[in-house]
Amino acid sequence: GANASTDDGGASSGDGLITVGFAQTGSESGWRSANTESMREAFSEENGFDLVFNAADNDPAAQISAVRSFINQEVDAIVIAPIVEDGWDDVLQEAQEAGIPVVLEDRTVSSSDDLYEAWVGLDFRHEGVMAGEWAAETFGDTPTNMVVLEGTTGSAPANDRAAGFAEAIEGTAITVLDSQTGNFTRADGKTVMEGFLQKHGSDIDLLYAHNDDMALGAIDAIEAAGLVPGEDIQIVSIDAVRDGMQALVDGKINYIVTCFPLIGDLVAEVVADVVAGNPVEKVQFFEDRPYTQEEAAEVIDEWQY
Ligand code: GZL
Ligand code: ZN
Repeated sequence: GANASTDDGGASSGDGLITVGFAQTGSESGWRSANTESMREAFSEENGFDLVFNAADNDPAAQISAVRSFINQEVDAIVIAPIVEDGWDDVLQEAQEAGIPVVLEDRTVSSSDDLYEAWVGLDFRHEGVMAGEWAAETFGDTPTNMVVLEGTTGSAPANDRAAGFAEAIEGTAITVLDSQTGNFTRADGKTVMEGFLQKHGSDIDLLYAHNDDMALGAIDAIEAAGLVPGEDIQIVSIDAVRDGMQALVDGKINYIVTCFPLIGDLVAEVVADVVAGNPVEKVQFFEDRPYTQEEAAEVIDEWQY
């Protein structure tokens, strides 16, 4: 029944549940599917939530509209996995004026952190550094031609994975032949890699893919061109979704840095604390780590995502 203390002016479901509007990026990759599943499980009714879910199909304008609709529905809290870093000031200010707290999960925004309560995510820069450290150790001062499949243009992971990697390979003989976004999708990763191969062919020694889905698409293109992925063209990637880890075990990818997607429980805990008026940490990261082919073979059977 209705809880007398529940403010029935808003969309709060009136039976004590916390109504949460969740603006997800879309369904662009295996990582995203795992993240969405984790969030849906954490924000369940038995955990005390009424989840209003929106996936914005990787369209930043649609995602901002979804957040505006959550404000109009007067939800108790809003969670956002922001597709891109920029353009969030206005709608975050509107949420703040409406008294609706915002929590970021996964990616983050360039807006002032006064405009959101907390960011529960990953250290994308560190992921890029770990990937770049492997490339530097593997290729060192051997002249090496690299191509890059970048994540979604303007997204925090794309920006920071690029920056971290670049820092790690400073002073090496690795040069960037080409770099282009594959929008974190397998299909675009394949198409862009086909273009790289047409332009540079066997001059390419190394591929840095900002996520496994693009690396898997690139593997299709490399094999179609009669080259051997993991040998003719070495590949370093980030995410460590199951399909990526399998390619690592199969020797088609050489090194993968994890990006942990199963963060729903911590996000739900932060949202519950924020709604209860408890203090929360502004930023909480999950620790990531790299995997070699040998290490992946040891864990693939019980891999979580
Ligand atoms: C990173 C996440 C990225 C993944 C991609 O935390 O935002 O978006 O690396 C996903 O696979 O599409
Ligand atoms: Zn480190």
